[in-house]
Amino acid sequence: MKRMMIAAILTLAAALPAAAQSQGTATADFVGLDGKQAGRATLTEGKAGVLIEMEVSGLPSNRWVAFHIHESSRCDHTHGFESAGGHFNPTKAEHGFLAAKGPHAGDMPNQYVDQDGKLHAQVFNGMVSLNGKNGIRGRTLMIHADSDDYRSQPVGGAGKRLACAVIQ
Ligand SMILES: [Cu+2]
Repeated sequence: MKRMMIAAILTLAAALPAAAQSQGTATADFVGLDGKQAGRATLTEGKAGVLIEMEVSGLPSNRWVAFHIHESSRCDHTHGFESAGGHFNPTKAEHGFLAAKGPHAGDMPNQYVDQDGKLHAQVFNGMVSLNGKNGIRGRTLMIHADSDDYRSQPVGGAGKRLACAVIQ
């Protein structure tokens, strides 16, 4: 009996490295301006970047909206998510895929919201990781009211912040 228990403990210990591998994934729950949950993203780290898969609802229908990683770790809806800070920009680049000295690591393509106000997206960001130097764990995903023009400074004319999610 004692031997079986030791075997069980050894099996648990062997499972620990697999748990460490789950550091390669993260989740982020979106909050809307009303403070209620608006959706969720799952993030998976690959060799060359991070895949973000998400579903968010309650957005303005039939339009393109900006989608970024912001640098700070708080989504305070009572102050329009200003608490999330500016774009994640570890290389001190300019904002925008089409800017001469861009982009920010946190820049990502605009996303389309369907007629029900829902956004379904899968986005790969090759400029970030989950942990380490360009790590985005503890930072925020942000969806804006307007589309990003990919050029103008510092935020591409993205407008109001509508939904925010802390990556954890
Ligand atoms: Cu933004």
